[in-house]
Amino acid sequence: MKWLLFIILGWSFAEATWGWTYHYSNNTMTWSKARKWCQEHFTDMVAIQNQTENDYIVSILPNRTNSPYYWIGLTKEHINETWKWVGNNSTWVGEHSWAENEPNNNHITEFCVEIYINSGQNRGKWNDEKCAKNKSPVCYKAQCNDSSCVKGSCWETLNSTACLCTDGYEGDKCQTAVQCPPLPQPSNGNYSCSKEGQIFNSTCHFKCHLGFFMIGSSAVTCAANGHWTGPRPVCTSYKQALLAVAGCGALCSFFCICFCCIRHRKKKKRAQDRSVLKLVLHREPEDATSPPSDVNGGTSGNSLAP
Ligand SMILES: [Ca+2]
Repeated sequence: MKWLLFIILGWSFAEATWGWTYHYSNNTMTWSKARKWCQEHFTDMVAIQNQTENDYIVSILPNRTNSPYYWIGLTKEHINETWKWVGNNSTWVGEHSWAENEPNNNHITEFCVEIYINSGQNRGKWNDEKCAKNKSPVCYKAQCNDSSCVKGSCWETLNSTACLCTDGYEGDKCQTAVQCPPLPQPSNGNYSCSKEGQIFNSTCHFKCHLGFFMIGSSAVTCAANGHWTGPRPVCTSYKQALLAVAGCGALCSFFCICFCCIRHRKKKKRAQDRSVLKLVLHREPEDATSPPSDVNGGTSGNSLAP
């Protein structure tokens, strides 16, 4: 059946296996009717995302000497708005897309865009135009559908489709959840997980055996980056914990005694120093009222002077 379709449809079937296909009408119509025609027969009016796509569209559209103008899906509703593609809400316009001196909004309300398919220098260039004018529509048909990407959005361009995966998923169709490293069983305990395979969003709950208690969080979850949200908890026996507490208590007591002894010695030394200082201060005034013995001796020496 597939090969029969291939023979009947020829190159268009082969092209459909890659990405967007492009279509047009030889009839002319207003921009609104052109878009409606595209939506009825294909996906929407053509959205151009880069210069390569623009060049390709120019290459497949007939060069009609009497009417070389085609509506494309670029529009806006107000003069101050940004140009936007109706097919995918993109705002790409490129650096050399517009024809010379365009867009000029010549008729004040030129809010729709046409592409020139002629043989002059403006071939493939764009012009803003009144939406009520009659031109031929250019449409695209998307290959992406709801089942193209399991956990992501389908991105499509000329000859290419790709799935942009949401966080936590990978694969060409975003069909595989990110896997976290396997969790080893904890000593003296066990765990169970909410999903098989320890994958993204899987939560594992830990339990300790009888006589043991848990240190750490009792549950960890596989995050979108492929890492667990926390370390694995540890199961410790009550006996070990009591010994640890007792050991810690003894150690604390030892340090406390040492600290008290040092403090007591320092306090005692400070008290001794204060006593010595007081003694010195009390003795100094008494000594000042009594002349030293060698001064008296000096007075007696004066009698020897002539
Ligand atoms: Ca114009």
